[in-house]
Amino acid sequence: MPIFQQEVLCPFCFTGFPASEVRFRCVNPSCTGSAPDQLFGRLRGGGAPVMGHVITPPKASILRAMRLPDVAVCDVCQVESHHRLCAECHFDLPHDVGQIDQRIIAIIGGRNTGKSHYIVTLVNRLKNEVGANFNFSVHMIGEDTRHRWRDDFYGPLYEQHTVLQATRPGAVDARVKAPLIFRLTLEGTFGKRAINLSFFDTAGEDMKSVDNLSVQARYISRADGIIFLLDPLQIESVRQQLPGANLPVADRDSAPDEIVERLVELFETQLHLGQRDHIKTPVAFTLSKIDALFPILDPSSALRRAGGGEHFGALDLRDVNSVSGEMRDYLSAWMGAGFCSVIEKHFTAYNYFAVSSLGEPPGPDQRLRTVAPFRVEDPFLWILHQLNLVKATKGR
Ligand SMILES: Nc1nc2c(ncn2[C@@H]2O[C@H](COP(=O)(O)OP(=O)(O)OP(=O)(O)O)[C@@H](O)[C@H]2O)c(=O)[nH]1
Ligand SMILES: [Mg+2]
Ligand SMILES: [Zn+2]
Ligand SMILES: [Zn+2]
Repeated sequence: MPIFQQEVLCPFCFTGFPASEVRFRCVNPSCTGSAPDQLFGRLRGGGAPVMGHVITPPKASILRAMRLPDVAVCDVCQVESHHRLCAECHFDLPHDVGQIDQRIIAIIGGRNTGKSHYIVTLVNRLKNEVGANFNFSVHMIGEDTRHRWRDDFYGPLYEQHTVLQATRPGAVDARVKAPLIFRLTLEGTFGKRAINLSFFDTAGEDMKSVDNLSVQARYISRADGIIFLLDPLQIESVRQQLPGANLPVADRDSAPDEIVERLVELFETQLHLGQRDHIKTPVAFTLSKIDALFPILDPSSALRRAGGGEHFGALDLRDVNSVSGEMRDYLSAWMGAGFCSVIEKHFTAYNYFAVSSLGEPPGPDQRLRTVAPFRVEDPFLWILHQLNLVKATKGR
């Protein structure tokens, strides 16, 4: 192998492999080489689907092999293909893999905490208002992402004005194991910079046990940043203060304290952390559905500040810190100091946030009058700041 051969990191199975090992998929509809693809089926579960022929490019000259090849000729039908695949799992690689920085962001939390609604409103804010404030542009990479975005996220919420369906567990719907990939272009002091963001929308169902997490959500311990949604409507003392009619059914498996413990255990087993080791991945512990809590929040709450959560080209750290301190106090009051101590003991880079994706609870027929997200970008911008991708200011 040449000394400086480029490495490729698969955004699906996270295997790193040398550029010369990349495979291609023949997409010529009249090619006769289609066959069951064992490797493709293995990580997704559900057998070996019949797929286009997998082309193994001939070993190129040493010089050429240092770069990622961008085309290969099918050895069955002799037609060229540009569809690169991961050598290990045959995932269709983003067309610019290896040329662009890649960051993995996992959105996790128990069943019904609001993860899917969060992803769609966050991405929509990034494409519009936040994008304008930060000189970002966001676009989707690959047909998979485009289809899922339209069919499962944007279409139902913004076009049909209905709430989204529960995300199906990875074992039932293999698509949820694959990320939604977005290209974020940032216009910084030093010119343009692009990164690919892989968003994983975990099914809350998969968060019910550590074993399940390790199989269905392996990406969590590989993520560069985690947005951990906590459902305040599953905290017993909050439930007692709110009118029962608007509350979802109590679900012990989604209780924030249990899920945080499972997350710690997952990191400890997957990264082989010892008792004293800390988890260094930035984690934004984020209360969702904050609109439902307005009746019980203090009148002086930072969350009531007009224009709060608006960041103009830099993360407003004073605002972020005051929300974090306040949420920490609320969480301790609602669940006991033990909850935050577990977090403080195990994580080195964390902050508390509060967001509302919808701005108000959905109507009884599951329809939405408006979609008015509130502070959804705060945790995301904070993670980008932790990754040195956006600046912060000490406040206005
Ligand atoms: N009040 C309020 N309710 C919300 C908000 N976001 C989501 N919800 C409610 O929470 C329910 C679950 O939201 P989802 O985004 O589907 O939750 P999820 O975490 O993706 O759930 P799973 O896919 O089952 O893991 C929705 O059907 C809404 O009723 C919000 O911002 N405010
Ligand atoms: Mg979901
Ligand atoms: Zn792979
Ligand atoms: Zn072919």
